[in-house]
Amino acid sequence: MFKKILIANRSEIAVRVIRACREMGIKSVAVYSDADRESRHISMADEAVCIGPGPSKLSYLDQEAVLTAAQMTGADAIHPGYGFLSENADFAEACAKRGIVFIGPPPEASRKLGFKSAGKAVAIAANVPVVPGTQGDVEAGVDIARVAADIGYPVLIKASAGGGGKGMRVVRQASELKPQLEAAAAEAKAAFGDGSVFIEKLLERPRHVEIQIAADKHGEVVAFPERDCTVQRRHQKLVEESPSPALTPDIRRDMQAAAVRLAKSAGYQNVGTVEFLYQDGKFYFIEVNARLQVEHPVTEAVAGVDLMELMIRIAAGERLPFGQERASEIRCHAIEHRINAEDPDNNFMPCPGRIEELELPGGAGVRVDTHAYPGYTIPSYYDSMIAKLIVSAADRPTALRRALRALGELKVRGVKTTAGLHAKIVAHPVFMAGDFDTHFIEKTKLLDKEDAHG
Ligand code: MV4
Repeated sequence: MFKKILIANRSEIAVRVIRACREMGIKSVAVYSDADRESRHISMADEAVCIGPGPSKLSYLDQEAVLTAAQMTGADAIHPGYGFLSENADFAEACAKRGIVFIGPPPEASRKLGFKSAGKAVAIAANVPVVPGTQGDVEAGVDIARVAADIGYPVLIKASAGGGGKGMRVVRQASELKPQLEAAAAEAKAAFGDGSVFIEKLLERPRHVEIQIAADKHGEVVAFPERDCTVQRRHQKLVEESPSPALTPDIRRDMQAAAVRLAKSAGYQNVGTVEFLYQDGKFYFIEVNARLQVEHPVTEAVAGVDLMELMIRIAAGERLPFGQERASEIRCHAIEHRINAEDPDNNFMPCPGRIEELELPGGAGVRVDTHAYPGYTIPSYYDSMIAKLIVSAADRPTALRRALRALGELKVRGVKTTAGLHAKIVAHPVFMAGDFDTHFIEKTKLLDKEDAHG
């Protein structure tokens, strides 16, 4: 097992890694930017190294600075968390070159799956259902009008590189196809340095359902119960829950089997997530997230596993400690709320600044993952998530009541947060009924200063 892990990240996920290290008897090294001198991951780690100024490009994304810190402190592995360098295959390779273990998938696997059209090709080869559309990227010189007509309108143009909905365009009629294709390609080129796009049939009312997998270095792969991340705003997830209120045991089993086939076919190792869209009883692969995600605690609660410990053990070469039957067990219902320092009544404007007072919820079935504390100043350089509230209970109605209770206990003074919005979501009849799609937030009047239009 590793003796010392450097955490190439900040915020609640750095705290999460440090806690796992301590429980496993592994020393931890925090890295931090000048803007994060007061952050909790620094005081919690065994050692801390400043790696640069506030802007991420000059610190958390500076591969040389991170690798030098690891060598200076004698760390034998690097945990990348999520975001930053977590899905950077070049960084994983650079770690290996210096004899440091990258705690994540091998670079070849993330390269194969990082490009969405390539990931889709892997899925097709593994007999995993995908949304009907072009086989690979739209090539110069093809008759796109014919291609789109064959798929059938409405269609969706997607960028092959990157994510977050950038370069995505809905096209409902042939006359819009060419200009939208050009706009999508230009947007993708500007955002990701790559203008490749592909075309799919548009699903009008999908849910976002994803399968957590774990794959050891000995060829074993297991799939856990799904997470439903349908409640999003502008491609930012707000609420994640497990199990999905929409899935049947048969669909769940098929989705898990599909995720395992895909992981095996790609030679995937370590933990990861296979994302699907789900509509009208059918699921379609969309992409793989080659990292441990923000919403992993939902699965930790439902499956009764420590995914952070598991990923460290897998990286150290250990075998999966259980098989598919154990991984499939559903022990409770869990819901996560992402609490952001943002003003929902002002277009979700980020609210950096000093947290004057902070009271965190607790009690049975309540977990809070945060780096915040009373007096902590949220820097303006990074994302605005300040805490994750995860509740678990025997069934969904009980979990919803517990979520409302816990959200009520949360008190943040000094900055605006999304906590009140979460209470409105949980109490909304459509959310309570579990019958919603990806348009729920935009179609539902939850905010004070907006008109419902659905
Ligand atoms: C789609 C779709 C409808 N049809 N693909 C959004 C981000 C990317 N990960 C996939 N996305 C979508 N792909 C087809 N063929 C609708 C979305 C989508 C969406 C998906 C999941 C959660 C929220 C969403 C919000 C808008 C659009």
